[in-house]
Amino acid sequence: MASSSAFEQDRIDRRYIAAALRLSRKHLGLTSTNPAVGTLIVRDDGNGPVIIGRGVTAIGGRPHAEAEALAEAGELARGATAYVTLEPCAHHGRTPPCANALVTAGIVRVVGAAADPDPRVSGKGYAILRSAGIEVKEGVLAREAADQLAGYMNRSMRKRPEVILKLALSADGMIGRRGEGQIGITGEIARRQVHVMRAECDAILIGIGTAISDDPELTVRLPGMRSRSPARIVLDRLARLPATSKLARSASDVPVLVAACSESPAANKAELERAGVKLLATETYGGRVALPELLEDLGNQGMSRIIVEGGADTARAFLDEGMVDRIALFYGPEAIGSDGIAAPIGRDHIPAGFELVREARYGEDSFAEWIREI
Ligand code: AOF
Ligand code: ZN
Repeated sequence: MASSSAFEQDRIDRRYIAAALRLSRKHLGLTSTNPAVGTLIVRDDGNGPVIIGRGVTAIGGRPHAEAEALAEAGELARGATAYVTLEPCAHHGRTPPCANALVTAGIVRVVGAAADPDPRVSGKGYAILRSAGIEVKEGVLAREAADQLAGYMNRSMRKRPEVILKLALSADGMIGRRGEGQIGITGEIARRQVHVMRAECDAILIGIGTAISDDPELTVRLPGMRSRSPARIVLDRLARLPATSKLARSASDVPVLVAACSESPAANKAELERAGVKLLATETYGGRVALPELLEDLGNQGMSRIIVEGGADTARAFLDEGMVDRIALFYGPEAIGSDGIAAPIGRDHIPAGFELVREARYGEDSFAEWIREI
């Protein structure tokens, strides 16, 4: 029956787009300024679909995913279907257009997830395919693709990186205990998950208060992923970050950027620069680093995804400015009580416009994530 086979085809299409999204995730955080795209070339010779080519946008952004997948498929691509998580490009950039490569390779059907907002590509990639007689189905798992490509979408449409606010909360919604530095709220499995999240970002950002009180390293310390530590950014209007801090001392291994204003003491700045810290000259208002301007600057530097890891004042500043695009909350099992520092946000008061996209458990801890529609 036509309708049941159309239903079956939809199911297969969603399955392969989901697989292409999972595949592309392995390069999330490694392809800026390009998005991490996934492509699968799938062929069905009557015995069911078989994957004959896989591609992910290469580290650094090129070659594009389609080129890699077509190279693996070779001549078998003739007559096959391509599953792409983003509309194939239509422009002659540093690589030839992927839409043309799909046509030349003899692909007969393309299933796409997200549309590309890049004006050089938007609508044009799909149009090239259609005018060559290729059957095109757009928008399969579009929401899942928009979630994963949110960094790229933010840079394209808001001209700044996606800001991910991550907090670890106690069962009663506290993020620490007054007068104490870093305290254990979540367990080891959740902490490892945070390291995966860091690896998928271009930078980790904290406020100077947290930098001084916790002296964190902010690196990815998972086996096999140590080389994936992103840049570390400190909001530090007066350039107070000690040159003896773990951050400053490791600046030659993993970049450290300090957002300081022009009035900050020259001696502090000089000392940080000697340690290899990069200073970002930032505007301030109301005694705070101007976040929209800073984010625009970071976007111009090619950053697509930034994870904000504390403390409470920094989190509140991003929330107050409407500069948070994703909220990721880890909840530990224990309460802290009356000497706790209340989190600026909690699962029961997520701002309007955010949608729950993920819930999970990591050992004894629970996790939930919300994103804001672009
Ligand atoms: C694709 N497949 O894997 C990716 C695409 O600077 P260029 O020439 O590499 O082009 C960058 C643009 O290519 C980028 O803005 C986005 O539109 C697209 N990214 N396209 O067909 C891919 N990463
Ligand atoms: Zn391309």
